[in-house]
Amino acid sequence: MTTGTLITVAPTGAESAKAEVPALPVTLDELLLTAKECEALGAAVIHVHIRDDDARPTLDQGRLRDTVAALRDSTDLVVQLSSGGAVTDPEADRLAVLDAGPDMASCTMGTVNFGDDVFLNRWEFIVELHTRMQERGIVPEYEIFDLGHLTALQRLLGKYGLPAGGHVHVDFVMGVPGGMPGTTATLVAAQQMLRDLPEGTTFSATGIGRSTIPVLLASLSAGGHLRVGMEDTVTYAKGRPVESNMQLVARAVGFAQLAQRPPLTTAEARGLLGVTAAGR
Ligand code: KMH
Ligand code: ZN
Repeated sequence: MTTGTLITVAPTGAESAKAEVPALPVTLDELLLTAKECEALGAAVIHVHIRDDDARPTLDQGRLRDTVAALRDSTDLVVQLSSGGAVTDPEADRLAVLDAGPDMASCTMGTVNFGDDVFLNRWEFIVELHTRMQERGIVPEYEIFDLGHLTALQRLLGKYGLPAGGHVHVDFVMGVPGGMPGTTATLVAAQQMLRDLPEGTTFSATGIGRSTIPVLLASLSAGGHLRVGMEDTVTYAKGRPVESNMQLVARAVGFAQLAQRPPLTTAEARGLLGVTAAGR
């Protein structure tokens, strides 16, 4: 039985423009304030994309290192850097994200149509990410945008072994135009496929846009964990823009408590995910 709920906040992403979404945290100060407040509310992991001085997505190595260091100074959150970046980011830059020494990094398990774009994740690139993370003690979160990505993960683990920390954790990113839909039926189908992965594999789920709440409720009832944040949704309810990431985390915490699965502490999250100081 799953007891507590792991809550991940994904505060920024690479897709929304600051000009259109003024509440989006894009500077380091904005990110740190968001991180501290979300941690106080019950988030345990932060999934990080950063922006440049013009608020555009960047994988600048110096900024990534400064961000990791500042988050560690100001919070006890598990720091997960995005290796997905933006759809335009080259593979070399995405691999170099690991050089910033995060606790965790995302590892997307296949290519997916992404709105009008393509989010490219070649097999050889996935293998490179996975093995470099193994070598460096960085714990992956396998991002699953479509059901076939779980089959790719089974193949990856079968050929190259378990990730750093020995625990497998996946995140179902549902409702991307081009990926799996954000519905209860799809979440159940994805959960069923976890049977082919190592025993004890855990999952979080997030629904993009209007699938946010259905996916959140489905995940909680299925024993899954939650990812919320302005990377995934900028609308709180019909006609109501999200005011802050804290608003989304507070809502997730409320639902988790109602489900009698209160938020995991950061220490409990480290225990669950197999995060140690090895990646630092
Ligand atoms: N921004 C998307 C193209 C990840 O962070 O690993 C990819 C993404 C996944 O957000
Ligand atoms: Zn991301």
